[in-house]
Amino acid sequence: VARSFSELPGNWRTGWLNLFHFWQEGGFHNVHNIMIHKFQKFGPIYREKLGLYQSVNIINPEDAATLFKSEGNYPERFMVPPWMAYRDFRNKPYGVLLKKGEAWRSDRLILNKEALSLQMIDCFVPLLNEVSEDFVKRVQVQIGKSGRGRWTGDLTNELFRFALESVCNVLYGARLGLLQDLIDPEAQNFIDAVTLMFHTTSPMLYIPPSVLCRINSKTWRDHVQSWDVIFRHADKCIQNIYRELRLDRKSTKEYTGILSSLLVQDKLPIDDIKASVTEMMAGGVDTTSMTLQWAMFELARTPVVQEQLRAEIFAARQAAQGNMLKMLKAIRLLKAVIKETLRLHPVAVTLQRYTTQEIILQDYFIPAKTLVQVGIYAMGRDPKFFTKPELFDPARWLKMDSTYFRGLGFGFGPRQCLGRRIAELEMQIFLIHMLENFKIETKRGVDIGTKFDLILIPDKPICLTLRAL
Ligand code: HEM
Ligand code: 2DC
Repeated sequence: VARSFSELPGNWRTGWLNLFHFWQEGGFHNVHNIMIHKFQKFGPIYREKLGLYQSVNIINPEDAATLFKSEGNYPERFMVPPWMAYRDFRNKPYGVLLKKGEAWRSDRLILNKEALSLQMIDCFVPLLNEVSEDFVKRVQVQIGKSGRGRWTGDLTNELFRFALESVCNVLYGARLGLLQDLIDPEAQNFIDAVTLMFHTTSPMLYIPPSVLCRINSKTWRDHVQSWDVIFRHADKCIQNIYRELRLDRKSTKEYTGILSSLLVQDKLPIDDIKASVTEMMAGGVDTTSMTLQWAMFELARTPVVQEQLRAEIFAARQAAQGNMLKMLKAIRLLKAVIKETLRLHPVAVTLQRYTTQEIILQDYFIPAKTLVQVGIYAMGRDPKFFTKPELFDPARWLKMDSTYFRGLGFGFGPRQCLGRRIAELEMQIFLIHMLENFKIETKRGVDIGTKFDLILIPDKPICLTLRAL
């Protein structure tokens, strides 16, 4: 018979002391390494308490499977307290990111049809393709200006602009013009606000929402300000589409984006549409751009893989005679490159679920309503689950005995990433165009670490060189 919950290894009896140690160890930026360390110390399961929040942490794919198979129809993850606190403070409605129960599920099913279903691929591809083509043109102009046949620098902001332009084209069916030289300062403010919003979230992660609004700290004020900018700009974009739709200026045949689709259908109240579209607009900036930056960095460090990938892309282009939809069905290695990038550089350090019933993990009883975290960053770097984990070897995904519950970068099940389809297509199409046009290089021997800023990001700027092929 399994062991009891109180026998779980870990320092879970002293919440506030742990929070103090955590803070001392620079924990707010180092969550991912602290987790790896704890799995080494306690084994594949440990219990932990930080401030008021208790959790059980697991690393084994089999255990992740047990957890997700019992999650039911209304899965709940850890609700990021400052995000809830902001909405409560400003009286803003929750979108799908923060809703629970039936309210979450009914919104989510409607949004799935518009954002996640396979039928939408045909609509998204042309919209994403034109943005990637414009990015290539922009790089070519920069290369031309340099007079040296290459462009070197930190691409972070360029990729933020690319990512926002992409997600907005899908959401609003409209271009913001972020790949031109002079951009709307409000769009840049939006981009900066999303980064600052993530950055100010992590120090407040373990403070309950009710306490947050009462303390008037600088971090909280910055956090409120960044959400204000995010909501104000998203609202402007949404109003524009709403007005156009009422004036009936757009033709009814052509696909005009997720927002118009939702407005025309009239299945969701306008405030719920706005809340979730705002979340998608904000969720679409740092996630795909950072992943693409990591992908290019890894491809630059492993030129052999870069060449194999380029060969696959050229072959796919030929076979599909330039038809992007067809091409996307013939790029197995590229899909593996994205999986491999997310294995080493996941956006989310963990996936979390509240158990809905008692389950057994590693032979311990875990009661219902326990927060269980799957350490996907730690899993991706553990030799028990990936041989030679330090190697960037995308082909491993094509030859592994089992990939069972190992590729969890977008989460799992009904609560998985809503933007997954958009993100995957956006990243695939981007990399196709980049590899067709440029050689990606980076200085040898520069090691880039990872920093936890709510999402995981590079700990220093990544310098890349794009050379015209
Ligand atoms: C949720 C990862 C891009 C919108 C999530 C979750 C993960 C994730 C791990 C939690 C899933 C779970 O709990 O099972 C990523 C990665 C991305 C990405 C790795 C890109 C590389 C995007 C984009 C959007 C987006 C582009 C918007 C278009 C969302 C939303 C949720 C979510 C709204 C919450 C869904 C819900 O609670 O029902 N994402 N994401 N994400 N993501 Fe993403
Ligand atoms: C952060 O301990 C660490 O996709 C916490 O697009 C647990 C946790 C809970 C929820 C995770 C979060 C972590 C990282 C960022 C995620 C978030 C769920 C959705 C969000 C993974 C792992 C993200 C980036 C969304 C953000 C949308 C938002 C800007 C409106």
